[in-house]
Amino acid sequence: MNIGIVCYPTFGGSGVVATELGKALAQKGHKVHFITYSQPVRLDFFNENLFYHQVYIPNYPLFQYRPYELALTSKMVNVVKYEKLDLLHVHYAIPHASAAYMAKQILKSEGISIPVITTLHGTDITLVGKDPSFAPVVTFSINESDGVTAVSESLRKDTYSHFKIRNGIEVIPNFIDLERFKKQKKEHFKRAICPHGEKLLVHTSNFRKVKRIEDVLYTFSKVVKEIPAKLLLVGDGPERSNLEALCRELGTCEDVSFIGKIDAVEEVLSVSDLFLMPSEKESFGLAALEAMACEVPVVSSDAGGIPEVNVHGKTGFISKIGDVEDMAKNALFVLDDDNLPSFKANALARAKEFDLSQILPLYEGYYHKIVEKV
Ligand code: GMT
Repeated sequence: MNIGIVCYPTFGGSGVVATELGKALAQKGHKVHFITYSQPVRLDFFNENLFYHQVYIPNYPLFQYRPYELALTSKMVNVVKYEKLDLLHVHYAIPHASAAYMAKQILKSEGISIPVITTLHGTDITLVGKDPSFAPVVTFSINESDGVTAVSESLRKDTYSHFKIRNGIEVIPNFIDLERFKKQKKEHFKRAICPHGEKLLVHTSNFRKVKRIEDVLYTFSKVVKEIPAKLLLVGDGPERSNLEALCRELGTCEDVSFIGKIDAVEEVLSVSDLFLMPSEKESFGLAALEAMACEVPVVSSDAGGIPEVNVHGKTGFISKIGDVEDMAKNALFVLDDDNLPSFKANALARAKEFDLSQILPLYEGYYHKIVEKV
């Protein structure tokens, strides 16, 4: 097939999923055209089936806000027409689904039909999307999409409860590339961070409020009172300075390292003993799945789709959002030397259920179904 993928090109989960999906489709022989405002971060190599079309937004003194959605729409029209696309697959509803709707109408007026599939990722529904500033457009563009997928059952339910949706929504869970995300031998790295054999806890995110990273720190401060441990915080974002201040308040600075954004997160995960994900909202929790693929158990909240990934009592534990007492108790249980090996093995076994090779055919099957329908 000749497929157009529209996504955010940055480090966020939805952009990563869209880029990895496009790469995998290209490897299977499909032609994939990415349409974004900058080169997707994980698309930095040559493949004869991968193409990139940059959206330029001309500036004009009148524009206080540059009309990205219109430039994106025009680019979609252009790429569909001249690259003869069979399908447009847009990731994250805002503003990609409504831009795709407009592109479809323009193309229709020229006698060209293009099926549009929208994949919902999380905050486009549970946070930003349901804000009254966007809700009518999100509702309309989901209803007007030829196909809609959600990355978890929980997100599917949330979509039906937040908006008046007439369309069916197919759940196609996120996936993991087990070739990349696997435990690597990095003992020297572990010895440098944990010189006295401390247990290593880790959290990775975009440091937004919705991730409740303060709960990572509260949980860790309880754990470190009981056993020697260190905490690595990977990523960066708006909450960083508040978290640094909280670390000082809790007196845990010595044992906590903020290591910033890093590309090779699998190297950090390879030496970690436990992943903490106390999020307020999380449609899926791709970061937890990445940890599990590297044999790292997960102690998490019960937000959104996390329980569809992290199996309570097997791959880690699930607590009510904000219950740091329970998270610390669970962390100590998992980190116990008698328990850790089985949690690690279960985490890997569970991650294998989300292997790219299992999920890719679900997308291909769905593409064919929608193309035949339109
Ligand atoms: O919250 C993030 O980490 C970024 C956000 C995004 O849209 O890029 O992630 C969402 O999509 C990911 C990929 O489908 C999911 O794994 C995350 O759970 C989801 N985040 C939220 O729902 C808060």
